[in-house]
Amino acid sequence: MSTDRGKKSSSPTSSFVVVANRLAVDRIEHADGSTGWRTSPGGLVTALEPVMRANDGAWIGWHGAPDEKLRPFSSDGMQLVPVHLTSDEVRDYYEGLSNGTLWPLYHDAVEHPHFHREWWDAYVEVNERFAARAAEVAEPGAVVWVQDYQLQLVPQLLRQRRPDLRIGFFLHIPFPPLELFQQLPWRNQILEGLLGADLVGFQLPGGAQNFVRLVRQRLHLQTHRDRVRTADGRTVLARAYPISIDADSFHDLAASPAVEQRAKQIRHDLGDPTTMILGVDRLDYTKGLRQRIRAFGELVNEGRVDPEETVYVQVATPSRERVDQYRQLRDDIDMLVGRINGESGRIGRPPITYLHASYPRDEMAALYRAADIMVVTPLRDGMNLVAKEFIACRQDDSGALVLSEFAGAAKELRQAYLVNPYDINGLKERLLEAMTDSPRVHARRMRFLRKQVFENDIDRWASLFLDDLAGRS
Ligand code: GDG
Repeated sequence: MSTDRGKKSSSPTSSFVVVANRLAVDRIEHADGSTGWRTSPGGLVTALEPVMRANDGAWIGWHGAPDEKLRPFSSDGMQLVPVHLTSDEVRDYYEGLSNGTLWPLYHDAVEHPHFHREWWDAYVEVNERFAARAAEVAEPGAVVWVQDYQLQLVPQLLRQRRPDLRIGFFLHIPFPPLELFQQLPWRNQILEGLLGADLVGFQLPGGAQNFVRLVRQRLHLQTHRDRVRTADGRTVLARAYPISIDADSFHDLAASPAVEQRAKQIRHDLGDPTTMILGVDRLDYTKGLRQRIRAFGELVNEGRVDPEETVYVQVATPSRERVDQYRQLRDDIDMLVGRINGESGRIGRPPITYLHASYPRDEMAALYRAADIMVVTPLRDGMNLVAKEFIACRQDDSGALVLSEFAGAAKELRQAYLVNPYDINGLKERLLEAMTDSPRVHARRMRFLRKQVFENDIDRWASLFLDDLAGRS
């Protein structure tokens, strides 16, 4: 990953503007004590970085430090426009309404969503600030692409200020069914916020259908298939654009001699097991970590998986550590892993290698390359890029992907070993099946999966969305 000391630039304007909660960079400290910026990991940035570069775009977002105002700057070839947030806003808009209300509600309410009026007030205020910044940066007639659940009011607020713009919105997480969405005290405001866009994109057709149905039933607007007629006479399109990855760059990175060597080293350090199982997730309660670890632990305890032959490596990237539910999850996982390793491991050979850390991209590629079986078992997930990254990093048709039916990716990756992660017995059986199937069966499935991922990469995702947006007038 390249680093760059941020260069200050005067207030930029651009004909292509991305608006997202976070800027595409993280602050880093150099050895001499000075600071700079580095392109950040994570689904959204991974997805949009190549599109930004191709379009000389400007990226508007929070830079990650509360109570600090920064001027626009450029880094790594991107124009970056920071939006400031106070500590109270981080608590109420980000940790509160975004991650304590919308995130659990949109993910099937797998954890209890909390509704607080002061969180909502902060959400409105911060959305207004993002919209005002976008209105300054966008050139006349520019394309503005708003990202994700933290900014669902921005399309409408921006349109009020700048009716000349072409506004797209993409939701990276699932859009819930009517029965769940209705719980939200501010349900109509969110629907109206989204309808400020010309095109509202979802990961799956089901999300787009949920949205259109809600708009019809709650706002009494006229709809026809994927079109909504708004009160001010515009037509808004609601469609699915399953997000993907830069498959070629992952493949090439994994093919490099350094990563190949590192992958061998990882297996060696693990004691050269017959089978290496891998999980890579943000430490989030939607990712199904409890169920997955429990399933593996039971297989070991029952003697159906031999820890002398099989190791399970779980990377859990730290995430949202100030939100209570995430702290609780971390403790639960620590305990679960500790118990399994305590009961079934021997010196130098724990059945589970658990890494609560964040790694550079080449280390991720080495892990993907080293693994035989990838387990991706979210209880609900908009898409899940990790599943696609594992496939892209394969150098041949070996290996297997165990994938939750409730990840958006399952709609495309039909030849994965699909599972219902709530069904622990089913999960155990599927894991064993993936481990014991012949190389021929693996190859048949993997060929299909690789074709799917390489044909539907991030460029295709972005151009499908942007072409549809350009076609709107
Ligand atoms: C949201 C939606 C949707 C993770 N740990 C490290 C690291 N990562 C990278 C992975 C992958 C990304 O983060 C995670 O993306 P996911 O798609 O798996 O999940 P979310 O973060 O929940 O993303 C999701 C996505 O948005 C895009 O629309 O697919 O459904 O929930 O790229 O590789 N990268 C590095 N070090 C780590 O330790 N370098």
